[in-house]
Amino acid sequence: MGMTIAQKILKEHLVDGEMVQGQEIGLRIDQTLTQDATGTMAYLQFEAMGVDQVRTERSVAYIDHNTLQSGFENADDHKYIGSVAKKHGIYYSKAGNGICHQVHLERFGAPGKTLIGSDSHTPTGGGIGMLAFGAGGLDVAVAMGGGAYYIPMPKMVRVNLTGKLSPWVSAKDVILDVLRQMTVKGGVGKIVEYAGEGVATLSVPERATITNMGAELGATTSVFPSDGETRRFLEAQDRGDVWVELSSDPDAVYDEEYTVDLSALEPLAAMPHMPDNVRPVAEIGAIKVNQCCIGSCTNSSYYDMMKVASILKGKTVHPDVSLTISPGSKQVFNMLAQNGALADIIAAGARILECACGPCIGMGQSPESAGVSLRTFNRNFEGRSGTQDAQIYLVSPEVAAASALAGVLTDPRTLGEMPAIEMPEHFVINDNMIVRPAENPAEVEVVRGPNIKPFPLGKALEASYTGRVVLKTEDNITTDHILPAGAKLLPYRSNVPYYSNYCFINVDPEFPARCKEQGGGVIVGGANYGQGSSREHAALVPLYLGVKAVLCKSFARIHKANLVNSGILPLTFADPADYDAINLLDEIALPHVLEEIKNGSQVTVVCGGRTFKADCDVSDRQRGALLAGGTLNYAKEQAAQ
Ligand code: MIC
Ligand code: SF4
Repeated sequence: MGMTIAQKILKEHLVDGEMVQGQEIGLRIDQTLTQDATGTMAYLQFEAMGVDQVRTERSVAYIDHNTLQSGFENADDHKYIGSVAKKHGIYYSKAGNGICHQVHLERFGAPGKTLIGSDSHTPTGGGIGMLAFGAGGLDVAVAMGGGAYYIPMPKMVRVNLTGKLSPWVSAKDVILDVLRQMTVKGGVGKIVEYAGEGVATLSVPERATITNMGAELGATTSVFPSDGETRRFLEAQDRGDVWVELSSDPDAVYDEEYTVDLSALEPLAAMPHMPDNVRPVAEIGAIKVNQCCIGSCTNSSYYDMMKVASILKGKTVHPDVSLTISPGSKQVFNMLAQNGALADIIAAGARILECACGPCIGMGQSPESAGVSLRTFNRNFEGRSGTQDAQIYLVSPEVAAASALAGVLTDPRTLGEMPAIEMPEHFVINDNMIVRPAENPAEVEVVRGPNIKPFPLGKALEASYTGRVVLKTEDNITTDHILPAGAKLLPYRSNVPYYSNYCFINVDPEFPARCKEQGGGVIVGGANYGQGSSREHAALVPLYLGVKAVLCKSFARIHKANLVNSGILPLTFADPADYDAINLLDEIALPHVLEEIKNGSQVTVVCGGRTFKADCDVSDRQRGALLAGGTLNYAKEQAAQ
């Protein structure tokens, strides 16, 4: 039987298990990346493992999330990551060099390789035919140490691209259409592959926009074939030597198929507050706009920025609009400066920001109260921008630029002829903001500022558990709900005790105090609990607050893995109707939990006087971790044996 692209790469990297759908498989990981908001924890965990030099082909530590440095905390984190990287064989991309996913695509990614990154948008690498996964920091630490990365063997989905994009319609509209078809839950447990005649019409940055936002489908990852276009991109980056051809076999079998007719697409927008709440721009109409932000790992390539520059050239941003531009990397920024496009952007009245995540994660540029903000980003979860009542729309760079000029949401097709943007034959290559690992690692001292606090460790599972329901939530709870980020809180990613005061703060401000009062407890959730970011803080902080289990209707993949790594039980209702009978502060008991987890049987739950069953759908390896109180404890136990 023929194979899909993903199956081919998986097969080549398989070190544990069998490629049978739903069963856990272990993969050899060629490359890792971290960013600073999750990186400090990942490197603290890597240090705890006692491995001297990384055992991957390439590991890179990026600084791109926390670059405001409004106090000593961010700078301390950078210093720690820079020194730990230097000591252990990791390349270090300094603050200002760009957003991890954009820089990795330009300078390190390679078709056919596996990559895991402590950031949910790591699948951006799928744009050049990598199999790239978002993961928790601990999983990245394990991979750096040469350990396997485990996932449940995913289902295969094919998205057939037919036709060719019309003028003013862009890659963002393709992925928004896929989101409209599949929804934010539709990709869970699946790898999405793009195929069909439309593939060849898309450049690498366009493909990367599409695989990047596969994260919003909840997909395990997304991947494009590696073809002549991929080769051209890599050659233009002086990296043609890493190119290999990759495509699916003609008789490959997919579990699901979708079609996007590129020719029929029109400019789209995801409306507040979910990436799958998609409607045509023309249909939403000319709503007044207060802010437009162009950038983020989704849409900050040279190609995107050149389109924006050509729309802005010789025009002026509307007086009521604030337009921000964050080029994705120093390479992009440099090229815009050299060819004069930056001058056009500046002259039009845009505000130029650093090459970093910036407003995407609420690091500055929060909109005004109830402000309407059009963003080329990938997430519009409520409150993520830093303004709780802001109305965030996700749009293409073309829509954002056209609307910034008009002051109202604008379909760029009204602008007349679309300027033609060519992909460069040669990118400007200057890696002088990437620091190589030390030649004499023993001489490097790891610097730990006062903001670097130890991470919490779980305790071995006891025979039974009794506590209270400390929170009951709805469906689609994101990790931004569990643990907000933004300029005020991101500096405390290395300081779990402090960060814990903000857990669920925008959902239920009493949550941290309640946990402290009750000595922890159980969180009850709806479907797709933990979607969004890979931040393992969304598990580590609840662990610190004493949360023993999350009982919900279903989980997002990365968050579930993070819960297991922390030793928090991920339980799902055997009968979702049991959810309805549970109330906040009900007593909840798991009377036989140890035995049941050990045997792999259903878990008995007694709550509010009723007894029912929950599933703990984990692999044997994960079962070991849950019994030991987390993956690190488990690894130590195993090593001792
Ligand atoms: C995000 O987009 O939410 C982030 C910030 O990049 C996160 C990682 C984090 O929380 O640090 C992600 O997507 O994984
Ligand atoms: Fe950074 Fe935003 Fe991309 Fe996350 S989604 S990596 S915050 S740019």
